[in-house]
Amino acid sequence: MKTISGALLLFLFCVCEAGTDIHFQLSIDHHQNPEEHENPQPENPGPVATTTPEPHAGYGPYPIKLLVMNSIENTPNNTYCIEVAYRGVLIGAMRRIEMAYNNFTFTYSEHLDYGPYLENVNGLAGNATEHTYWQILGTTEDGTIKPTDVGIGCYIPKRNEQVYLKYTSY
Ligand code: B12
Repeated sequence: MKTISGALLLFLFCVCEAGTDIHFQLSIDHHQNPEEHENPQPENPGPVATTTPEPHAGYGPYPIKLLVMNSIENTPNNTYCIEVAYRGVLIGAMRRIEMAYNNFTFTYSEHLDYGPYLENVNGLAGNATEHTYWQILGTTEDGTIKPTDVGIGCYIPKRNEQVYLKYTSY
């Protein structure tokens, strides 16, 4: 019995020791070679990993178009092209257009629940008594043009999408 428990103790001791060794070895590997992690010659950085920007992939900016039209008066349409941040909201694209073009302006009011309400585009304002407003339309993947179900503060134009601001009546 004594021999068996002695052998068992010896076995357990070896297992624990082996375990300790393995752990120690791992921690030595992790810390003992700082050269692997730090550049020993900062003046000679060696090959630097570069990333090639891919225009049709990833999270980079993309172009959209904004077409301003008037369905009540016969005035010419205006189209504006702009690069927007990846999944940026329409109001951001409109601000960028305002900065890039000298013939685009807009104003909005803040609704408590729905955020920015587009009031005026290029000096022309919607009017509740005349039942006019600026309608926002987007283009779906299959090319259908339809009113967005959210306002300029929430709508996210897709890559290359044509968005419409249409002065109309209700
Ligand atoms: C009537 C109505 C309109 C009328 C409002 C004019 C009027 N004097 O009645 C008109 C036709 C102008 C309109 C326009 C739009 N609307 Co609307 N509208 C409604 C509707 C059916 C009722 C609102 C209402 O009378 N509430 C009762 C009153 C007492 O409350 P109120 O807070 O004072 O109401 C005001 C606001 O709702 C505001 N309003 C109306 N629509 C929108 C949209 C946005 C984005 C904002 C900020 C404010 C706003 O106008 C109301 C009158 O002043 C609601 C749906 C609903 N059942 O609530 C959708 C609703 C509010 N509209 C909506 C949308 C998306 C729009 C448009 C963006 C549609 C488009 N693609 O063009 C445009 C706004 C464009 C812009 N210029 O910014 C969404 C808003 C969702 C969201 N999270 O953004 C709703 C909830 C309908 C939906 N899709 O589910 N709308």
